[in-house]
Amino acid sequence: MLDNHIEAALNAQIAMEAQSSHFYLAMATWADTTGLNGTSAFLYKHSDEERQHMLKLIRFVNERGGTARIPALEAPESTFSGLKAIFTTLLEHETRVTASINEVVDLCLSRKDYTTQNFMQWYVAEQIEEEALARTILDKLAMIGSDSAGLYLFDRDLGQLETEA
Ligand code: OFO
Repeated sequence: MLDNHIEAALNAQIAMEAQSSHFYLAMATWADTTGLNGTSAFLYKHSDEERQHMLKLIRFVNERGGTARIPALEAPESTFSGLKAIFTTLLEHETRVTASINEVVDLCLSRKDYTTQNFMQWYVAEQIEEEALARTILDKLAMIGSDSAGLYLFDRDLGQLETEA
């Protein structure tokens, strides 16, 4: 049985994962209407993955005797100045998600809920990958600068990353 504090923290994390999915959906649709088909494919998939992260938490809360709350979502920003802005925003957001996950883990340890702490380790590992990927993408964009042939290839490669995954 989940204690109330842990249940509230997991419900806050459910809201954060839902909001992440919504953010990336807005980014994907911007890329889709800007001719960046590879980037949009990558971001649509990323949005779907965030929804899976949310669902995994919902099921866990309900299985452990708590009640998962389905949150209202903020309308995300829908226009971006370019790829660098998108991936900078994405990395900043993921850094906040990581901090939030770490707080849940801290709370689990302080309340001796080792089952939830163990469950949350999947999210800890996932955040390492997500932040690393965002940093790699930003490094590539910095190398490319405003070279349009480079940006064309970047977009194509990001789309291929989506289809290979
Ligand atoms: Fe759910 O990993 Fe990103 O936010």
